[in-house]
Parts: sequence; C-alpha cells; structure tokens
Amino acid sequence: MIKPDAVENGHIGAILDKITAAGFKIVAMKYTQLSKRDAEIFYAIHKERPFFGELVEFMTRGPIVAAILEKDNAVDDFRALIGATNPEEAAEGTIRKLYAASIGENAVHGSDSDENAAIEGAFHFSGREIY
Ligand code: FUP
Repeated sequence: MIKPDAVENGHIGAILDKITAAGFKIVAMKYTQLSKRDAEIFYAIHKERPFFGELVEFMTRGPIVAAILEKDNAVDDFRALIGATNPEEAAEGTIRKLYAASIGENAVHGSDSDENAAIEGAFHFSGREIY
C-alpha cells in the first residue's frame, strides 16, 4: 500500500516509478480508502499495541493505493526498497527515507512473508482484479 501520507503529499507517481524501476510487476492496483473496520482487520496483529488507535486513525484518514506486486524474492526485495519501518533508520535512497516523516506515518506498507502477501492481496482484491 501507498499510505495516506504519501498520497496527500503527491508521491504516488514517484513511488510507483521506483517500484517498477526495481523490477516489480504490478498485477493488481486500486485507489481506495480504508474504513475503520478495514484498517482494524488489516492490522489486527497489532491490536494490543499502544499505537493501534493512531495507526487505524492514520490509515483511514484519506485514500491509499493498494497493489499486488510480483518479482522473484519479492518480499525481501520490496522491504529493501522501502527501508526500515522507522524512516530515521531507513537506508539512503529507500522509499521511506525519501518520502516518510515518522514511524507512524511511513509512506508505504509491504508484506512481511509470502503467506501474509497472499492474505493481504485477498483482502484488497478479488480474483478477477488480479492480472
Ligand atoms: P512494517 O512491517 O515495516 O510495516 O512494520 P510493522 O508491521 O512493525 O508496523 C506496521 C505499522 O505500525 C507501521 F507501518 C506503523 C505502525 N507502527 C507504529 O506506529 N509504531 C511502532 O512503534 C511500530 C509500528
């Protein structure tokens, strides 16, 4: 996902350009806004964490871009492209270093395993929206 902060700041095009330049194929994509319930389900793993309320508030405050990306070694390569969760710790040239302001508003989300990528892809897209 390209998160609400990056959308608000006009970075959709630059972020998609970095993603495709890095060799990812976009097999599904949509511009949408998460409801409170959507965000609570998507981030259910974090529901006991102190930042959960802020995370849900942030992720629902404006539109996002959801996408499914394909590449060999996609999970690890995408996490390398986006950089550390906290942009202050993200490597130079990574998407979060370039476009994120804080750990809470960090521009992009990437799945952390192939298994979660399948779950998260199915959360956003039906089979006929995947090419
Ligand atoms: P990531 O896999 O890099 O997206 O990071 P996590 O799954 O650990 O965290 C998911 C989201 O929770 C982050 F993108 C932002 C939020 N978060 C905070 O706001 N504070 C934290 O200390 C950790 C995560």
